[in-house]
Amino acid sequence: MKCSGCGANIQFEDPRKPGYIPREVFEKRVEEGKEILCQRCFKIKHYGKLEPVEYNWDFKNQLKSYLGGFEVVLWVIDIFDFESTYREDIANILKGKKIVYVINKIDLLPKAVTVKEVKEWVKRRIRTTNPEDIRVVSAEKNYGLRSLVKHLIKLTDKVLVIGVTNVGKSSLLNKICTHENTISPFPGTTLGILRRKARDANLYLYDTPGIMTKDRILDLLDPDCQKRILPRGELSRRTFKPRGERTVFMGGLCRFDIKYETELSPIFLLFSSKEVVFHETKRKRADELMKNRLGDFLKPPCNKSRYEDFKWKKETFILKEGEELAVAGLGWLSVRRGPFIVEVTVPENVKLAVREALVNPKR
Ligand SMILES: Nc1nc2c(ncn2[C@@H]2O[C@H](COP(=O)(O)OP(=O)(O)OP(=O)(O)O)[C@@H](O)[C@H]2O)c(=O)[nH]1
Ligand SMILES: [Mg+2]
Repeated sequence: MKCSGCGANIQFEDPRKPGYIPREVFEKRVEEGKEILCQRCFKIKHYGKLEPVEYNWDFKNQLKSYLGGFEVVLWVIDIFDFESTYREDIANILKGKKIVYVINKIDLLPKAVTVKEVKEWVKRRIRTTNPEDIRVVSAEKNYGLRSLVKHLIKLTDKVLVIGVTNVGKSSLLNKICTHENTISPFPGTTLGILRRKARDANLYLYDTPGIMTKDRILDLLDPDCQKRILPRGELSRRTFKPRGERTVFMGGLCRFDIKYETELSPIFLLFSSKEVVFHETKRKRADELMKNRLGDFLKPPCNKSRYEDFKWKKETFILKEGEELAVAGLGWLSVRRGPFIVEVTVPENVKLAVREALVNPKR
């Protein structure tokens, strides 16, 4: 038997492992005909609290064996974190399948950005033969879901739903289907495959555990901090016009040292979650801040941390107007006046990518 929240196999032996529920509780729930939730899902659901479980199963490696049973795969991608949720390695595994791309969380973008613009932007980045297979939605705001279901039932009656952790797979299914899966801001919420029926259609959707990543800032934070940093509501943004030797921080784990040779000083915007501290300072003070204020003033991390707790890397970019520099799992820098040179300091594994602007400069 599986936990109906996360899909882990129910067991009574080890509270540290997935699917644990005390036997008495289990028996009582069965007697009362209630749904069976493991202890971890129960706590997430009722107290918003994460119970850590020993779990080191990487779904990516299992994915291939499940794919055989499906012709259509619904790949959920997070618009806030496009570069690390639309990934080459996943695309390779899905080769030969009919893929419907669900671009989720568009409610996070500034209101001035239209759905059409987002769709066009995604189309230029995802190569697909049928543009109708790119669906822009918000599971949170219930946007675009009805037409997604309509599109899916034209293709099949069973769909495998995949994507990296925390992109909103379970949230999406909860809106479309009759039964609620556990959702939470913690990555790795879903632990097994769960079959769900769409509410008003002859369609089964299979929720799956998220594919773990290691290249997002989010991946370096403890679960409570991830929960705080995960954006809710519209993103925060601020304009910077640094002159002279300046450094701008996007939290404590991402530092931009601005260098420029042209006459006009650069102008750019930062976009991130409201919990991320934006701070501009003199180059000279930046080192000291990084050494002494990680996690108390410069958040994230959420707790006081040492500079030495992280391995750092520096990468240099030339950024032009109309471009953005995305920092995986944290946010992005959007150029308003350039070109300029920026040296970025982030922890070693964090993916940095220059891309065409998602939020158009006129916004
Ligand atoms: N702003 C916003 N947040 C969303 C949306 N959909 C999901 N979320 C949030 O994203 C977080 C993760 O949601 P889940 O549905 O648990 O994500 P998942 O992909 O199933 O995650 P795993 O099971 O860990 O792989 C939760 O905090 C959700 O509230 C959305 O459309 N907009
Ligand atoms: Mg899930």
